[in-house]
Amino acid sequence: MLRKEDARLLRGRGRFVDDVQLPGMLHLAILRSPFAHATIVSIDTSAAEASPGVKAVVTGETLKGLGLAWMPTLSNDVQAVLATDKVRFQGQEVAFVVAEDRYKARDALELIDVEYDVLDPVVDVRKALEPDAPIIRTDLEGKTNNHVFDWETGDEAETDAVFARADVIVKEDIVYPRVHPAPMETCGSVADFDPVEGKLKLWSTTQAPHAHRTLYAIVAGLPEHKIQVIAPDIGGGFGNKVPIYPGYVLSIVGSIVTGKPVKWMEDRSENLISTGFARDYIMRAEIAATAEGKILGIRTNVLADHGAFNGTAAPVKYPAGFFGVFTGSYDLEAAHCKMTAVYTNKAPGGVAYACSFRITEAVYLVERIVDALAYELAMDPAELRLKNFIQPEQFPYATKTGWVYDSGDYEPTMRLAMEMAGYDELRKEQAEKRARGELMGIGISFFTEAVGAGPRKDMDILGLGMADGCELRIHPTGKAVVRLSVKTQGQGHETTFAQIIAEELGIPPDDIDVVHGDTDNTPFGLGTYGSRSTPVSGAAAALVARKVRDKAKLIASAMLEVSVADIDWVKGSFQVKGDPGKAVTIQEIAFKAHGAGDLPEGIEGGLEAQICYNPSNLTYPHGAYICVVDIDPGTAEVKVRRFIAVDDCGTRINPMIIEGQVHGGLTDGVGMALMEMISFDEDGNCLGASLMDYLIPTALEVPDWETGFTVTPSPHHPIGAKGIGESATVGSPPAIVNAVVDALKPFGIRHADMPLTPSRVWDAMRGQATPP
Ligand code: MCN
Ligand code: CUN
Repeated sequence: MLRKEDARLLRGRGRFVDDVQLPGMLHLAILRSPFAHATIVSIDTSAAEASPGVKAVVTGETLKGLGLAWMPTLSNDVQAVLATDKVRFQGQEVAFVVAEDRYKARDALELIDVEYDVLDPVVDVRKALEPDAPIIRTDLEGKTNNHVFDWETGDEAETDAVFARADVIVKEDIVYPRVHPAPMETCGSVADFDPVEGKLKLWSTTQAPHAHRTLYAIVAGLPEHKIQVIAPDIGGGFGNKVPIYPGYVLSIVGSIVTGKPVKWMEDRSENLISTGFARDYIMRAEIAATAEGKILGIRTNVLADHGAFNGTAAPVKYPAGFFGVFTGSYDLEAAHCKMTAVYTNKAPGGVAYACSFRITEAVYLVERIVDALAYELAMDPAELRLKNFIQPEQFPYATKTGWVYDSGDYEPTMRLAMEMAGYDELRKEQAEKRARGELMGIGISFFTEAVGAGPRKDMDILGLGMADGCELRIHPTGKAVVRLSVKTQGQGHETTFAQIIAEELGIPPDDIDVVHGDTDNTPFGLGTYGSRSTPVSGAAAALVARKVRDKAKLIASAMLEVSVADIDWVKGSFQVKGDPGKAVTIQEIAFKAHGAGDLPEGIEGGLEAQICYNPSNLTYPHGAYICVVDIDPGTAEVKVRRFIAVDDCGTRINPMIIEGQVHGGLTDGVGMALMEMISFDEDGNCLGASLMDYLIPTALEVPDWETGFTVTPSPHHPIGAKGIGESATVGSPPAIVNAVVDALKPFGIRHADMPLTPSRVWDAMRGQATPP
């Protein structure tokens, strides 16, 4: 089925936050810190206030008076809405101007005079905990270092024991650099506070409208029923639109102060330097195996750069997200991880860019170290993986770090990818080319993801349980409206959720309207991230449709004048058993439910239902990726020649949309593996503040993707579906890096860090790998 939303999006009729125009609307611009670390000595706003068209200039001091200078982050830290004491990263919010238009607001920013006293910044994460490191979070009482948290998973003693009896141990330092999701649409909001009704309407770029509304209520002390959060069309989220940014709060303040609607829309540089980054994990990985290549255990030590505020958006009990699945798709005897997270003078964030809550980092770690092991054992990396896979009869499989994989059948997925690639032929071709001095590499990655957070007993964000509501109403003529708590940012929910309902009720998908992204008109739920929409809300949609069907059955039995036990559900209608000619369609039942005459005793009129679905477990999609690269020995430029991706997301709802999700994620992978990285100079200046410096892939850098699939349904999901939205972003970077490292094998190279730009590959070829 083609995407329903494309009728409007392809004609330029989408309605994004920046399309919202309200009568009398004013525009907000933010003054940001030019320094990574500096004390604010004074701020003079008088010239800005006198600038033409300016309606308000607000600093942190003003917010302090209102008790709004600080706000909670999604990770139990606090973040400055506007800096009061000092600035902690370049690009941090210092003051804002509200003016008649965007230009006047921006011009006035230049007139704000801030005197800073520059402090030494903490830029190198490895030095953040040194005793003489400057302390960033002086706002936190008694804080005497830059430590955020320590976290540990698995069993250290058991792991040490398997390492002690291993024949081979391979150790590698692996860096997953700081990257940025860079959605096409940047973040923004329009706030409209009506002082008479006491009601706030906020259009904003949010992936989680309900969670945001509850937090605004708690932070600003506004009554929750007087806040309406609307996420209209979103031009890509990729996790960038999960956190609450100071800009959203400032537009609310701006509207309250001026009594007018206020729009804030950040530009590309603001987005790149100040909003939620991704990754930034420095990982020491060790793998232990027998001489025959049976993997015994993995251990890792991670140093996590969280920036100036811990603004990660992970379930409360999971400060490192779902990094705990770093044991991957392999049946190990023991595993252990120790992590330390630190503050640095950089923008906050951490969970973004299709990471499945940090499974990107976990999969990169395990797939890279398994390849390093193959190198040491002189074993084929495909063979090594096949030898260590968790076997189908072991599911549900409990990992050594406490996760229960719901289902999986890895070998057929791997074999299909190898067959599509022509793996043996490729190896032959590679051997011939190597003999001629040509650099060709073949890289494999095999991943298992954990997506679909909750269940609520284990998972919550700031105390809000991770479950999702869904409401379904069938109109008298048999058309329907379904209301979701999740929010699409391009994934095609308006199509796929209609398909789920259609499949359950036999109503054509075009007759089903999907409503989402408006807290006044949808049931409560935690929103879209971690590919949780299909696993959680998709389940809710199937179950709410079944609830409606159960009621329809009672009405059908009365209409057909037979007992409930004597009717069958067959594609959109209830039929009398053994007499298919006697039947009523769901549309006829819907009319009867609203129509003249009596309904059976105890049955209320109408045909609708509502549900709140609390998943019993996550879903665990998997996939096998094979990448073929050629490296130009003269320029060290890497060309991805082929990429084979076989994904297993259980039951597939819309194959075309899945294909699109995979293509997008694979393109992300090429970006991260070969060109993307946010870097800083020693003063903490962000060097990737525009798309001229922060490179993202285009059609020129990607091959024609070759995709395939296997289907291993989730046993606990009502339709057996698992998530797919982040799989390819998670799974592709290691395949590409493994391919590049494989191509460089003649140079004796076992590891090289992303992004594998020509200069890094060049240095690696010359045995002088640059420190990351
Ligand atoms: N789908 C399907 N069959 C399945 C699983 C999924 O047809 N078995 C369909 C779904 O119905 C949905 C799409 O594939 O239309 C993605 O579903 P799912 O895996 O449930 O992921 P979400 O809808 O929760 O999307 C979130 C995920 C995340 S977390 C990021 S980050 C990301 C991604 O989706 N951001 C995206 N893909 C994106 N795609 C676009 N275009 N824009 C983004 O911002
Ligand atoms: Cu980690 S990015 Mo998506 O979960 O919104």
